[in-house]
Amino acid sequence: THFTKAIVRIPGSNFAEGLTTAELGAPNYELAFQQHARYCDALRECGLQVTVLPADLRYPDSTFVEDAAVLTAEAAILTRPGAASRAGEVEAIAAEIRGGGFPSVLSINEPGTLDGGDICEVGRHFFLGLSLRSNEEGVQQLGMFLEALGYTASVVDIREMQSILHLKSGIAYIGENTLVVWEEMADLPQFQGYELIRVSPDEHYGANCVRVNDCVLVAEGFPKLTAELECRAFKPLLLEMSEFEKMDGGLSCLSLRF
Ligand code: CIR
Repeated sequence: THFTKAIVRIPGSNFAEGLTTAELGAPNYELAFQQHARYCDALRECGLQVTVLPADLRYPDSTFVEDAAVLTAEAAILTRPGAASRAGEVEAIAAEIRGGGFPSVLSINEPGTLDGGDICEVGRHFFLGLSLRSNEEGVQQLGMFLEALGYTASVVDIREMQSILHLKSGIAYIGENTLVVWEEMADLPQFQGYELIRVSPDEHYGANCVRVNDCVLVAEGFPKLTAELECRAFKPLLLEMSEFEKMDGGLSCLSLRF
């Protein structure tokens, strides 16, 4: 897929009040702001026109815009985030998405819940993560939308897995039929038939990488993964993500790409 645009939201000064399970200490706001600015520049270097939304102090997690929508060429689907404190983020970004030129805009409805971080696009197929945030109704609604749009979808249940917030915390599709995936998940039947780059536990956070046109955005600090990507002729673009990691956020969550 060739992307031309991205939507991001600047982290708010109350970013540290967001949800987190990481025991890495409180994020430094100034540094988060700088890392975010560098992330936006990286998207521009990959050829994207970036819409930068202002910080929204009502929602400390709102810099993680990916969770509020699932975007395809045929439709945008507004989600219904599983965490109560994040529910209002969808309305806050809906106007931007409605103005994005999508042929249609659909919504996940009650009692469904769904976070965009659980949804992994793999060409004409989607992996739908069933997680503590995205429930069966939410995943089922999205699956029906996607099938009506001509995609196929399969569910990956991560509810019993330890220390994984969203499906895309543990897998990324980087094109060329290649999945980056946590070692512990690599043998799932859903992932057979793909080239797998297995990520060991000491590099788990790195698995949330993002293919953007010619480059793969990867968090700094995961030498085995980076070397493996280079070895397979991908072009890793390394980004400091320390302050977002403290809030359980990865590279993919910081933007909506389309
Ligand atoms: C949360 O717990 O919802 C945020 N602190 C982090 C969300 C990260 N989003 C993502 O992985 N897609």
